Amino acid sequence: MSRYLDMVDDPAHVKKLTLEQMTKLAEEIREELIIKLSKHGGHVGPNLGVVELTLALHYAFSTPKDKLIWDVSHQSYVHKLLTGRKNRFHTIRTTDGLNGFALRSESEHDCYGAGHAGTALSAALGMAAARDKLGTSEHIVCIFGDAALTNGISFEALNNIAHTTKRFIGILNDNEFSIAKNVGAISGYLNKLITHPRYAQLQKDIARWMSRLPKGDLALKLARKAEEGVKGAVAEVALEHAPGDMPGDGRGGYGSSLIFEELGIRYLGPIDGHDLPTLINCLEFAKNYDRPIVLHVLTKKGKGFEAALKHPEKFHGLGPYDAQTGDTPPAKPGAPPNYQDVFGQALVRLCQKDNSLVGITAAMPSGTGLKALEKAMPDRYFDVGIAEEHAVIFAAGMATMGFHPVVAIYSTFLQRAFDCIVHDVALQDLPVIFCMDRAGLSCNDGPTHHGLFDIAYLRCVPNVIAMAPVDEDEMVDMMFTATHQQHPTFIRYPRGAAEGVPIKEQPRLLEIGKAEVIRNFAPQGGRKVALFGLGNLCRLARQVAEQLTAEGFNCAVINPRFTKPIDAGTTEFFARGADAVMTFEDHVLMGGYGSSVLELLNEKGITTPVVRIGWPDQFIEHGTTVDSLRQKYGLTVDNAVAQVKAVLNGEVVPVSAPHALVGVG
Ligand SMILES: Cc1ncc(C[n+]2csc(CCOP(=O)(O)OP(=O)(O)O)c2C)c(N)n1
Repeated sequence: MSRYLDMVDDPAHVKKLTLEQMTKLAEEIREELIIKLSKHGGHVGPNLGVVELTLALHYAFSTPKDKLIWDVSHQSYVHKLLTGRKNRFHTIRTTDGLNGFALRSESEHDCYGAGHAGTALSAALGMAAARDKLGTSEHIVCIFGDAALTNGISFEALNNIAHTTKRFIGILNDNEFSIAKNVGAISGYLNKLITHPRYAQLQKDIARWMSRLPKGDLALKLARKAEEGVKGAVAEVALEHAPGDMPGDGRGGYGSSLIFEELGIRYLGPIDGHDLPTLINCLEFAKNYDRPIVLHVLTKKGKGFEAALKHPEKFHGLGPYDAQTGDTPPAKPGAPPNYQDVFGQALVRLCQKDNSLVGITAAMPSGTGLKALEKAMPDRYFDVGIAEEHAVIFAAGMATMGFHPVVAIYSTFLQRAFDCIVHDVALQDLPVIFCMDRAGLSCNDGPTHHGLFDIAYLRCVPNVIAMAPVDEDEMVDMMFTATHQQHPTFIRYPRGAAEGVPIKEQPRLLEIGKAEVIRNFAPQGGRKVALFGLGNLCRLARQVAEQLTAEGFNCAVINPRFTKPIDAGTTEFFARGADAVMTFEDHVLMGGYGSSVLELLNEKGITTPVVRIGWPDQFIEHGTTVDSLRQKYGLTVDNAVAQVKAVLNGEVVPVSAPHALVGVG
């Protein structure tokens, strides 16, 4: 039997469906998500939660004219299915396939790209302001999660909405989860709203009104009723405390006014986010409303898939799984651990010996590995919500009081806190330790998540010590070393599996700014190449050295360890002795480690040619594997060997040539 999903390939088709047909379509979409995503993984839970909401949005609004702006946009898969990308859906997050987030270049229905949290309200408000100026009539609809609402930018936008426009529709998609359970006062506040008996009544009232009112202008009448109902509820809520609620709980119990109403934004909800008719009617109301409005929609992360409902954190985003059971393949015996897990366990051991250490995460306890600390020493663990700027300044505050905070934030998300690093941590020279996971490629997530800029954005900041380990044992040495510093210290390490080396019982204190010479030049041999392999790319440097040696070159391999300060003495020594220098880094070439080597050689008047291997000056797309992207951009033994030979032959290789990752200084 053919499915409605097979017939729906455009939002216009959704509008032609009856409620029953849409309900059936919702089921088919869930099945499609569960089965298609099982092969490569993805954001399963968040998307299963927004099936009805997305259908209702496309029923009530007309993209691309109307604008749907998704916060983070990891929950836009259903939107992709309904906007002409159904036949390519199985390619999502794979090489040359659909991106896992909204992408302007992918579809005219994706009006705004994202991947980082908290941007949607500001972007949507900008669009609304532009629309008002242009005098056009499109609807601007912003869909943001309860955890995105804990982000500072979201509040900066909320503060600005009522002053900027009269027409703005926000959809607060509240599933009570961030990746892990949402934390903080905002989540407590939302919980108060959704559990209040008056709001439970509202849901029933809406259903009753819908069944009684005649067709035609049903939506409008319903909406008016709903608005009155909310007004009444708000007034009553404002006057009373719920039974058992503490008026003095710091938030005034239920006596507090609704945040949105206080900000000049009409609040409507909570609304059952799986009830299609209610959703559609509320959206129709919002559409015709002449003030900014937020609909508070309650959804269930993972709805329709037992395993995802049971394990919401795991199913927020995951790799391949069994579509029946939700089981994920067991780790291969003897497989190396992930960097994040080594980090988490090492931090627990360090915290056990050093009372000044605390761990801080911005809503990423599992992804960063800090969950181990939460479990072992909960009083030394802080989850501050999706609030990277706050996390960094919070750490700065603790550091002024004698603590040694360890801030674990992915390289890409730390970008947001750059000013806090400069103004709060580095300028005051505070001993905050930053552990940056996902430094390098986050391959299937793509450009929003690749951590390819941190060396560049940290190199220019005074007082900073920055390092990159070649393996997990050295990462623990670096963590240990960082705990002995009285300056801001940064450690970058890649996503996923480490090298599988044993970890020493007692970590080693490293000398700051000192590189490790892995292999010196042989006393005899051909032309000399000095290869500086930073972090995880040291392995590539070694492979290149092997290949060159086999071809008669005389190679030295150096593990730089530090990107700031770089080891000037060792770098100068090898550069003077070599016919060519090569640098390798999992980072953009522009301003990265290789650039720092070039600057040093220039200062010293050393003219040895430098071949830099790294990522070109362009945003790198997503891909199925790291290897596929390295292959495409030439981060390979063959390309590196060819480039250094060309340079030794006196050829000039263009810097940042498309799809080549070699620059010659
Ligand atoms: C700046 C930033 N920090 C962290 C993340 C990682 N992250 C992706 S989704 C997510 C949780 C989002 O929760 P919510 O907004 O409630 O949406 P839901 O997944 O529950 O639908 C987090 C923390 C991110 N994308 N951006």
